Formats: sequence, C-alpha cells, structure tokens
Amino acid sequence: MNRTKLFFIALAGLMAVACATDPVDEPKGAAEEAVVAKKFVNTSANAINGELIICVDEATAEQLESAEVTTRSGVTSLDAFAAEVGATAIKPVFNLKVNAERKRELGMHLWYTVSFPAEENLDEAAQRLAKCEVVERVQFSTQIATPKVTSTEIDPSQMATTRAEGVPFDDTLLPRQWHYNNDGTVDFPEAKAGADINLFAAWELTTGRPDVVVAIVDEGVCYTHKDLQANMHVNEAEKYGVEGVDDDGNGYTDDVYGYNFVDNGRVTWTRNGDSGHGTHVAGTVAAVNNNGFGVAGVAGGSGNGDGVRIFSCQIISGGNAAGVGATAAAVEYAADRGACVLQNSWGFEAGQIANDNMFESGSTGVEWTAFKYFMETKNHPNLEGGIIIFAAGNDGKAVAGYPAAYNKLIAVSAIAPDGNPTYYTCYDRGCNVSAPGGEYFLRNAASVDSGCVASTLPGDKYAFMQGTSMACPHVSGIAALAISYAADNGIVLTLPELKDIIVSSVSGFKFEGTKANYGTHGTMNLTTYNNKMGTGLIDAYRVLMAVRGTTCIPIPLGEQVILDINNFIGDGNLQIKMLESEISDEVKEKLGITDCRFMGSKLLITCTKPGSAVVKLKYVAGGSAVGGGQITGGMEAEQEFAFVVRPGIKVDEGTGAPIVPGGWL
Ligand SMILES: [Ca+2]
Ligand SMILES: [Ca+2]
Ligand SMILES: [Ca+2]
Repeated sequence: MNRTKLFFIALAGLMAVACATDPVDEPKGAAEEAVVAKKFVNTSANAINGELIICVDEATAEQLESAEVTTRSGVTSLDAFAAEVGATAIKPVFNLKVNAERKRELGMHLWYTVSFPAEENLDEAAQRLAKCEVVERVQFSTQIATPKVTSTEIDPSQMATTRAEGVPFDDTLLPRQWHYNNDGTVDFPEAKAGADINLFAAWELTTGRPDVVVAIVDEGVCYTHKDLQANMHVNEAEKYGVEGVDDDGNGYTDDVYGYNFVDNGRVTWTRNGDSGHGTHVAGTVAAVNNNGFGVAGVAGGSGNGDGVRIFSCQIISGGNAAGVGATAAAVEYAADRGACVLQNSWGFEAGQIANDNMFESGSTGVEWTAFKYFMETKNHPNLEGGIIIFAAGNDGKAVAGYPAAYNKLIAVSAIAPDGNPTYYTCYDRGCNVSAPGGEYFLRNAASVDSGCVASTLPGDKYAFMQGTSMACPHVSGIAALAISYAADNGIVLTLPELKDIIVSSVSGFKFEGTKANYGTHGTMNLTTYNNKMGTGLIDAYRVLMAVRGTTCIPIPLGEQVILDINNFIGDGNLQIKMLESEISDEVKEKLGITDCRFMGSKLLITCTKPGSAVVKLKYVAGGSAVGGGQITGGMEAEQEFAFVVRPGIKVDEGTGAPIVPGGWL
C-alpha cells in the first residue's frame, strides 16, 4: 500500500538533498564531532571493504522494513549517503522471518548492512554514515582470522590398529585417538596415561542423543563423509524440496545440512584454499561411532543411530573469512535451526580486542547481540539456553583471543599427549578449561604426527591436526553428552549450571621443569603455566557425574591408598565417621578391589583395574556413633559417590583432588 509512496518520498528526499547544501558534510562543531565519534564501535583494521554495519533508530528500522527498494530507506540522510557512495544494498543483518518477536526485544531488527563499491574509502564512508542522525552505531565488518592448519593425512590401512582390551567401539582408528583415552601406550614415548578426556568411562553412561544438536561454526563440514553422514542434522523440507527454492521459508535457500554464509549458498569444502578444518572439528564432536571404520566422535553414539546431530554454519570458504555481519547471522541461524551447543574454533586476530567492555558494547556489537540470542534460545528441553564454546587461540599468549576470552563464553586451552601445555596454546587470562589439542612435535618416525588429534577430513579421509581448534570440539562434544545425560535422567540444567559443571569437572595440573625439542619454538618453561590452563583438564566422566549430582572420588591405580572422605562431603571440615558400607561384588570385580576398609573418616582401598563405578557409602554425621537408646550421637547418612580409578592420575594427599601426570615427567 504505502510502499510505493515511501519510495517516492525517498526519491523526493534525494532530489531535495541534491539541490540543497549537503547536510551530512556540514561541520557543526566539536559537540557534534564527539557524538559522531561515540557511534563508532570499532576501527577499520582487518575490515572488509565496501561494507559497513549500522544500527539505526526504531523509526528508521520501521521505514527500512517497509521499503521496497533495498538500496533506499526513505530516510533523507541515509538515502543521501546511499546515493553518494552508490550503495548496492541496505539489508538487515538478522533474519526476521523466524522468531521475529524475540529478536525485536533484543534489538536485532535495528542492525543493517550497507553495501557499496569496494573502491570507496571505507573510513570516509563510515564517517559520513556516522553523521546521519538516524544512525546510532557504525561497525566495520571485521574479518575473522582464517585458521592456519597443519594437517597430515592418515592412511587408515597403515594406521589402523586392532582393537585392544578396554576399547569399547570397533572404529579402526579409535586406538589412535589417545585424546579420548590415553593409557600411555600410544606409539611415542612421551605419551602419559591420563592425558585425555576420560571418555571411555563416560561412554558407559551415554554416547549422545539425536535430539541434541551441535552447530559447527567453521569451514564447511563435508556432510557426505561416510563417517559423518549419519550424524548430520537434516533439514527435511529442503532435502526433499526444490533446488533453488527456500522450501521451509526460513530465509535460506537449500540449507539441507547447514548454510554457507561466505558465498550465500550451499555448504562447500572443495574450494582452493579450503583446509578441511571444519570437517575435522565436526568429526571430533560427532563422527559416527562403532561403525567398523575410521574414527569415533565424542558424542557420536553407539553405532545404533543414536549420536548427537551436527550441522554446518560455514563462515570460512576457500580461505576467505566472513565479516562480523555474516558471522553474527551464522550464530543466529544456529539458534533458529535448533542447536543447543555452539562449537567455535575461530576468532579475531589476537590483541585486536582489549577487554570485555570493548567486546560487548564496542568492537563486535552485532556479534555479541547474536551470541546473546543464542544463549537465550532454549532448543533442548533439558537445557535452559544454549552453550557457546570457543578455542582459546594458538598465539601462545598469556591471554585468550576474542570472542573466546569474553567472560560468558567457555574458552578452551590445549594440552599435549604428555599431559603438558602445548607450545602454541593461549593460556592464563580468559582461558577457562583445557582439553587435548595435540602436538606435532610428539611423534615417532613410524607414525608421523600421531601426537596430534585424529579426525575426519573431506573426501572420506582422515587426518591428524593440532590446535586449540582441535581441543575445543572435545568440550563441545562433552557439553552435548552432558545435555544427553541430563535428558536420560530427567534433569533440567540452567545455562550457568552447565557452565559451572564443565569448568569444575576437571583434573588439576602441577607443571614442573621444562620441555625441549621444539625447533624454532625453543624450550618451554612449564612452571609458567601453573594455575593458568583454566581450571584444569576436562574429564567427561566427572562432567556426567556432576550432572547427576554425584561426587567423584579419584583413586590411583594399583596402590593401597587412604582417602579422607571428609574431603568429599560438605566443606571438608565436618565431623564424620565412616560406617561399613556394602560394596557390591560387581563393583569389586570391575575395579579389581582387593582391599577395602573404613577407619574414622577414612577409607583404605586398593583398586587393581582402571574404571569407574557408582557406590553408596554410609557415615555418621556428627559424633563417633549413631545416636539412639542410651547414646546421644550422630545421624546415619548415606551418599552416592563414584570411584574413579585411572592410570597415570595422581591424587593430592591433602585434598584428594586428581592431578594429571604432565608435570611429573
Ligand atoms: Ca530454507
Ligand atoms: Ca530448496
Ligand atoms: Ca567411525
């Protein structure tokens, strides 16, 4: 109805502008300069030419939404700008075809991308835009850093190993995936038992659920890979729809297995410059388990079609990275398509963003808006919100890169198979938790790079890669397992609860000495990293026990130990006395328990087999005996614990806390 009218108003506005003195270029003094300067949310460093992101006022957003011509708004100052620079499009950053109401509440409808010829001087164009009174923010479209990947293809016929005792699934490369379960026998001498995510124990409880969906924000995921295909999240309307038509009306054409936000189309992985990074990351989260070949994924199921589902939010293509606008749209798409875990092995060049304020209200305003939307979207009945996990960065700096460093997102640092920090990992400020990322320098001649992380590569291939990029999907996979286990047990987690569980379900580190033989990287002083690799090394089994509300008691393998159960009850200073507790024959057999006695608040125990088991222990709370009859005494209490017996893992005598073997070299 009044769309045509608006268009004419726009034209009239343009003509008026052309005839009069240009209002946008007229200087209005220092006060105006200050107002304009405040509108800038970042600088043009690493920005894409020919593109600026703006946040407009409500009235302008309304006009833009009803305008039929995408290059003109009907707002005089904006149209004057558009005419001057020859704008080719003014398009909304976010997709209001889905969940419009919630997006409006978050102000997502106010963000627009203005496109114009790349020859225009970007800084000057931004200055002119900032002078438009209806423009409240101007953001340069910062490009994310493209991953620097070292990848060594695996020849499965050479690398495949016969299934060893204790390896639960028949994937031929699973025994090479030390990062899941490292028993210290990988084929290079530095490997340390326990430098892993303790996944086999977790798999006894859950291997994932198809209703848990993880979005892989990365290069395109090779969805035809025979070890990924069955765990791809499929948009059925598009799969059985018409080529070139947006069959489900979600604003994205042919988005069957995800969407390519760089080239605006189908997900790709075969362009010159593609590295396979996205496919590798995807395999760590959810390669198909127990299918007789290739690798296993952390949450890849048990071989019965029960793995978590993944889809691709492609933000890097042929070596070209998207800008913040397209990246924000990719995160929004992840939420709209049903993901409850956002896997991100990418970031901005280190040092580009100085602090959280700059990230939140400043440098990547449009992106923060998208993250907020993802975190506030409930896509699984057992998680109140969506969890976002990022790689900390590979610059070897004592600070994580952004967005990883932002305090509401989990940043993952990387350890090597020797239980020590990797030479490349970012650590300290902004780093929340560690996971295995692999290390190129830990290998032997017979199996090159076997100290890196093994996963899928496009074209039904496999490769070793290293990086915090490889550590991150371990945590995303574990988050997916946690949500699966919560669902299996009818537990609803809030987002803060899940974040707390992830960062607290760890083994600690005690690094000592140095690590050498690092070529141009020299020698690492390991003590530098103490208390700086986040909270410690994530343990998948402990995560699931924390979801269940069960305290883990770590027990070293093969030695008689005396554990003070006080460390695991209340604040550790309670007056308790252990009572004889029935430990079933099944548990005794599983953990090879040869000795088990209770003394005061202590448990004397010897376990000769690695593994985990849930037990119930009885104790007296307060007093040395249970009250009753002639006795005034304590209360008999019973609590569920999990015994966790791991080779390599030491136990701190004072606190009972588990410690990974790294520093014990
Ligand atoms: Ca679609
Ligand atoms: Ca279609
Ligand atoms: Ca497999």
